[in-house]
Amino acid sequence: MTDALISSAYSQALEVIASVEPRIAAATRQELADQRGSLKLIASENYASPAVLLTMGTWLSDKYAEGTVGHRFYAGCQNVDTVETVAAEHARELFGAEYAYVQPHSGIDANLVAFWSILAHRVEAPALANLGAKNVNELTDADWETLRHELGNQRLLGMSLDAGGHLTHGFRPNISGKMFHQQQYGTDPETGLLDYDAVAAKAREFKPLILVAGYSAYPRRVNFAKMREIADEVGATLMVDMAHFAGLVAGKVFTGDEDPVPHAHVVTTTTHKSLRGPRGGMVLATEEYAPSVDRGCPMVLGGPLSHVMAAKAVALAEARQDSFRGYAQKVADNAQSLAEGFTSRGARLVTGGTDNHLVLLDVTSFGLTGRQAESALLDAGVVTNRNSIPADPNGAWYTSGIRLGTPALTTRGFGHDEFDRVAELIVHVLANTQPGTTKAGGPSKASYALGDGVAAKVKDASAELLDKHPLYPGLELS
Ligand code: DSN
Repeated sequence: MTDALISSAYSQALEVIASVEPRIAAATRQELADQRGSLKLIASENYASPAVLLTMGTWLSDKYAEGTVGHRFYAGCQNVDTVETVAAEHARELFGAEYAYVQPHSGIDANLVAFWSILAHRVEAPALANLGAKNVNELTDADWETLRHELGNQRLLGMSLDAGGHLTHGFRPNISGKMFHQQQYGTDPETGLLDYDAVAAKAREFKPLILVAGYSAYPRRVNFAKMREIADEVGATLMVDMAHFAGLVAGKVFTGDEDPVPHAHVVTTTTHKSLRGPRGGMVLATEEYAPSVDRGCPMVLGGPLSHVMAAKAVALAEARQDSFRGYAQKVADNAQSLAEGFTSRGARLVTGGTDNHLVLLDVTSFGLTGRQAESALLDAGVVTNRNSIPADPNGAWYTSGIRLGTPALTTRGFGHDEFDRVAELIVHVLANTQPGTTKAGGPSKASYALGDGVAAKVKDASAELLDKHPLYPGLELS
């Protein structure tokens, strides 16, 4: 697509939107300006291509298609069948998966589909077979009650939130913590690294039905072959949530033991993080789990978003191009540059560094909470998110860390020098931020004071970097 075509497509679309609700057109325009003008370091965000974005804005959105390809609860799904088939084919071939389910609307949805498919396969199916029933509707009320009790009392072992796991990996406030009898594994208190012997010991003692691996804020690679050995030893299903690092798997930066697909029974992901697709989720599975994963909609999910499945197909086609491997490698290389930029300036990183796409900066060394650091950085045009660190003294709301990722700015073309400069600017902001006090005069975990002129100076320096690497170059809105 040429720049002129893309510019014209968006300009005209915004005109159509403005004719109905100008505030939405204005907010959409402003979002582009804001994203263009800030350093986006949120590890879970990226910039999808115009082709991916344009694919989402069509009448495919108007179609209901509950069910699976060729087996829908609605008539007239032939084009949605094509869309879903193409997206699943790209996903299978890109990741070398036996089966791909592209309907989940988000990462949480993908994990819910995975949980319920594992429960269906491991708990419901054997119970039905024992009772000689084809499906749950054939059960007596008493047998159904027994089965419901069994489904609701299974064990899940996942990585704790403060060690870098995700809230859907058994965190009590999340539905995963309520659905399962859950326990969590952490990281080594000295090194911050995963201790596979400790995970194995916990698994042997707890005997989970599901062992969850994967993370949202752990700055290191995981050995999924070892996780599978642990799962096999205790009879658990290994589920890997690769939402954060799917792009590094797709781009063959994570291979062998670090590629979850050959080792896990079920792999879940989002499509909009390092994979650089539309907002959405996906489940990959072995043939064994495929029939139960296919029941995701309508068991757990509402009707599939056909326009988003179409955009997933486009993004997955992009990720199969050779250039995506170069991108993925740069994401990892840039994370190294960012980490070195911090450590060389005396900042403390959880685990001392990174070997994936993110770094976790411990801001207590600046005398700040994560919340104070996040707010001060935002004032200076640096968009990050606060994050717990292991054994966080400030809890999950204020936190003691800042999580920073390289996927988005790598898409803009940032390299080693730019990420080193980004680290310098961040250290400058944090070193010039003072924690505030509460109304009663005590130390505040939220208020802060940023030194005079710091925000303006950092914004000017960021603008220099951003101007050299424009977002959606050639896209001009009329
Ligand atoms: N919100 C995503 C993240 O930031 O990691 C995961 O839910």
